[in-house]
Amino acid sequence: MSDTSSIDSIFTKIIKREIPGKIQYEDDQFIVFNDIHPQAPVHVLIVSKEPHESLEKISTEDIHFHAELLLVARKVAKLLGIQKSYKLMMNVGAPAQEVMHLHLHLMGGWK
Ligand code: DGP
Repeated sequence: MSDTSSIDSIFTKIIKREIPGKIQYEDDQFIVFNDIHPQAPVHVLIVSKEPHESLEKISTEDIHFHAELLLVARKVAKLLGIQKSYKLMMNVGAPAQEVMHLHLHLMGGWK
């Protein structure tokens, strides 16, 4: 089982529409919105709606989660028209990870 201990992050507030975010995609499991400090012409964050702190809190047996995260990344890359070339990046744990709410960076759109 994955650890779903409750966290209240800035991303939870975006999920609950308590603070604004430029939402690009949403389904039952993930929400995708623009990064506030973009490192690429297209830079979105694929955020788990379940408040997992980081990848290390997801059970290795939870194959569905790992697979669905990558499938959503592919889907959103296509949605944003960057499917030919993009970069996926994930910070795991402090100090690398700033926001302790599992998310995958999707970047692209370079000419
Ligand atoms: P990291 O946890 O280090 O993988 O990066 C967190 C990212 O989240 C960072 O690139 C900036 C972004 N970010 C932080 N606060 C907000 C926010 O309030 N809104 C949005 N859209 N992005 C945020």
